[in-house]
Amino acid sequence: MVNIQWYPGHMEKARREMSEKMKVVDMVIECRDARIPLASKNPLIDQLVGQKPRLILLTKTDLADPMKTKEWISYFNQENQKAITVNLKKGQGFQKEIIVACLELNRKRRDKQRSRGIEPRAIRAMVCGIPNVGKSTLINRISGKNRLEAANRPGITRSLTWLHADRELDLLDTPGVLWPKFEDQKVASLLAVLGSINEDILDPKFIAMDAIRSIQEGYPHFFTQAYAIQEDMNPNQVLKAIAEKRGFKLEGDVLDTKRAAQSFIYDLRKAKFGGISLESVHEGM
Ligand SMILES: Nc1nc2c(ncn2[C@@H]2O[C@H](COP(=O)(O)OP(=O)(O)OP(=O)(O)O)[C@@H](O)[C@H]2O)c(=O)[nH]1
Ligand SMILES: [Mg+2]
Repeated sequence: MVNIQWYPGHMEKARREMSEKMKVVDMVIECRDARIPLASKNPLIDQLVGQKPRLILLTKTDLADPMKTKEWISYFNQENQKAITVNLKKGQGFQKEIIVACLELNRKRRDKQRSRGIEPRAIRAMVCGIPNVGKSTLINRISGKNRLEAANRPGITRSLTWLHADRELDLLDTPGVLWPKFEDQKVASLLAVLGSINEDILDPKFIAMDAIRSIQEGYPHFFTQAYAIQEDMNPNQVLKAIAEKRGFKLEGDVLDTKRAAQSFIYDLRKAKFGGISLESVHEGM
């Protein structure tokens, strides 16, 4: 059993800076991965946000299961909180929806200002979320400029940066932040398998097996369809069967299950076998 923890110094520093900046922001845009909307919820963010309005963005919907994403959206849409899905790969079609949602969440406060004869300034929103969820990409897309560095690795953004994204909206990019201790290691391995934890500290077999278990719960026929392997195998047997199918062998004809795990994780992240979500709404009830 491997214990995954990843809370490097730069995250603690970012958390402190974000807490400081909360005083000057009007709202928070919390990015979560549509494939793991519960595991990608950072508990630190609740403390940080307090009573300020919050917009939840489910990112990477192009890689998720559309039916499950729909269920998650109605689950998250609550008073003083709104949820929207975005496919940032597509680049268009969501900017306006996000701006309108931000305006709506700040409407009462801004109307009050107007009634006192004050013209409200642009809304200041802090964009936060776990590493690699798409925060910088989102801000680049809304502002229409590629000013922020974004890449498919966790821990790219290291400082807080304001960008005037729209006439009505200023966005603050923040570094991806996790939390000091994963109480539930299943959460840690879901974050790991989708690329939000530093790869150097991970055992691919361990995280692949956890993901296989989650997929088997939500999609009983997945492995038969994707790899043409027998149903009702345990995760270790699934890895062996993938190694066998793919011809991944070590010296002496031993099956290379580590390579099978790496190949499975790679395909899963790219949604090679179609969009799938690793968590379902009933888990959040
Ligand atoms: N397929 C897909 N890829 C996305 C989407 N959003 C972001 N990405 C990709 O996810 C990777 C991470 O994006 P970033 O914008 O760097 O993520 P971040 O949250 O700023 O990451 P950190 O700065 O490390 O915390 C990039 O390769 C993006 O192209 C999406 O909606 N769909
Ligand atoms: Mg970033």
